[in-house]
Amino acid sequence: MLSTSSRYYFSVQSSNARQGGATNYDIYVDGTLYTQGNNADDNYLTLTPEYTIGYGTEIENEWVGFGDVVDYRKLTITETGAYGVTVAGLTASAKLTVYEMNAKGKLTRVKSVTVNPKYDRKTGVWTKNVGDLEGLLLSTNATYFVKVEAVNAQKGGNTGYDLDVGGTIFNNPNNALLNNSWDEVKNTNGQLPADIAGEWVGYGDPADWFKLVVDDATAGNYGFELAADTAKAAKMTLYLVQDNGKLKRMAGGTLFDNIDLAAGSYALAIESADKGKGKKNTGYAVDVTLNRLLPPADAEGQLA
Ligand SMILES: [Ca+2]
Ligand SMILES: [Ca+2]
Ligand SMILES: [Ca+2]
Ligand SMILES: [Ca+2]
Repeated sequence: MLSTSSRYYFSVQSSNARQGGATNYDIYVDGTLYTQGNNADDNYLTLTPEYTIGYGTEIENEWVGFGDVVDYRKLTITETGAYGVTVAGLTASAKLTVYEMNAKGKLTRVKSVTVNPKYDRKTGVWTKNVGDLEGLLLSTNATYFVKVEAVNAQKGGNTGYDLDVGGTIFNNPNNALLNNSWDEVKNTNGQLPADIAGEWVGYGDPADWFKLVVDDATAGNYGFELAADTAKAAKMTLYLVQDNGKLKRMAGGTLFDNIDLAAGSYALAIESADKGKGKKNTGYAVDVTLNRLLPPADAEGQLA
């Protein structure tokens, strides 16, 4: 195997010139040229924009091997999610790695897989020739790179490959709302106790806080039911906002069916069960039922 980065020489020598041996000769050079090599993507620090990939990218007919050992792609994350990166169609050992770039510009490995494909001579089919990295929690706040590397390039381990980026993106339109803590919502106007629909908590959006404001006309006995798409992935807590502004926990779980809410302010928190670490992600709704109105508060109030 000869590389364009080296210089090669050959010599032709008569083996019996001393005895008067002499011969004319011709020389032919042939073999297989590795024309698919591309070294423009070998260094992650100097990638041009055409080497950027993202959710939904499908690259076909790439190649790594002798003379082109590695290919880097910059993986741009526009939506936080649990991503999957797949390399397929391998005919030689290859390693797929996803890296995160740290503040110093160095790469730290998120996850990698080495694939050793097998060729079945009877069927003429390659098996075990796909490498999958699933459930990669990738954030819009970080920079990532994907590397495909020919493991045995120096021994002619050349392979074409396809590369896909998929998975589940977490793109609920409310994920960016500033409602991840009581502090973020306590000075908002608040709302009457009412159904919440089409919401989500999980990686990138660990909690949703709602300020509930009850007046004499809406003071009542209420039921709250948290309906999560994924069981046990979220929990609900209801607090009374005390006169000094501090929260007093009233109920927690997924169902409070008998809660008296006198006139006043309340906080309702829906939180990912692992605080947004990435294993507990779920869409949810909260169904609020007014069981019956309460009589208007007397002069002393009912908040004590
Ligand atoms: Ca390549
Ligand atoms: Ca390359
Ligand atoms: Ca949310
Ligand atoms: Ca939130």
